Amino acid sequence: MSELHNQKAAALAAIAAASDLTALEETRLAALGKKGWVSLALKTLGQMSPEERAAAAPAIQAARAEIADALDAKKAALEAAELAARLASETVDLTLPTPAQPKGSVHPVSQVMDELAEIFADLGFAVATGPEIEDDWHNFTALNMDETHPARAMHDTFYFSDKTADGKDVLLRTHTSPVQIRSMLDQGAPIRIIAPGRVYRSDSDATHTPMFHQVEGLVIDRDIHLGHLKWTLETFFKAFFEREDITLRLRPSYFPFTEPSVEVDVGYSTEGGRRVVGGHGDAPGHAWMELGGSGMVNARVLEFAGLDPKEWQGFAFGLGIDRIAMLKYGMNDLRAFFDGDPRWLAHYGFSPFDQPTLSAGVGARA
Ligand code: 2U9
Repeated sequence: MSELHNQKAAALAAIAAASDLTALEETRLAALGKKGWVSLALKTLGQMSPEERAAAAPAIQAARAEIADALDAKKAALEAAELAARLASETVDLTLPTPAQPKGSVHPVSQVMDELAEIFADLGFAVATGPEIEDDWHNFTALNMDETHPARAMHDTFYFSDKTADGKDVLLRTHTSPVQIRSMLDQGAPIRIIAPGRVYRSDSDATHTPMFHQVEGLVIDRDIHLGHLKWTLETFFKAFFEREDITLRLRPSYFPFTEPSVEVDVGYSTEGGRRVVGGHGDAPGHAWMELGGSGMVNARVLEFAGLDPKEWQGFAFGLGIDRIAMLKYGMNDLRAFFDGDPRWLAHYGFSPFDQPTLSAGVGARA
């Protein structure tokens, strides 16, 4: 009996002294575990006579209950202390000041792409995208530039050393035109899409970077003519530059994928001292700026894209996004677009909360 009393006293002392949950578990195992002394003492009851058992059992059971209660109480106390310590160490100081300037901004190219999507969505155009790694059929052949076409050499193409499974050359697309080929093959006609995105040409100087951004547009329907093209581009430029004094001049040109082809000049008033970067005056108070190319889609291109040119006609156009972004937002060095300099982005970037909408005027406020 006195041995049981001593063991119980030692166990209660160990429980009281346990400094954490691991130490407490050790004391539980030593007493109440399968091989703990309480469990062994309970086992001895089986070998006793009924009288001996009746005399010994209550003390062992009482010791077991007392130790179990002490373990529960100590466990609750240790858990409460642990929670209090965590709450103290993880305190958030809500009085800290906010950062002087919120970090991150929308790049002018992304901003202009959002503006393009908004303006052309209002005219019924969907945004189409496609792969930047292309094969030479989608990038050249389907656009009426066969293997021997001189325009292929003029595109300064980046080629991969691999070929496609069916033996086509693999390249970085030199324009977004293969997107429209893929869209026509997938969806057929009628179609009204813009294809904005990155394009690549092995060319680098103050006004050319090896990667730049283009937007091309394509409309295919019945009875489409150059008048539709002129109205669409004029309406676009008025919305984009947010001025009504814009006129369009189409000058004859040549592209393999359009016939007839035209260069697109944007005319604007220089009266009232409005600041415009670039442009050449032809009369006092008026100037022209070349901004892109366009034309009626070449009948051969329609055939490559699976359409019957007797039934379907269309127009296509192409614009440099970086260039129209520079004109609208007043940058003078193209290369800064791709430097990733945080100071440039802080100056020219846009707030992600300032989404372009036609109702508010697509242009972001400075
Ligand atoms: C299809 C058929 C025709 C897209 C066109 C141009 C004229 C053009 C340049 C403008 C500035 C490229 O970024 S830039 O250097 N683009 O002059 N692009 S017509 O014609 C197409 C496209 C797809 C199926």
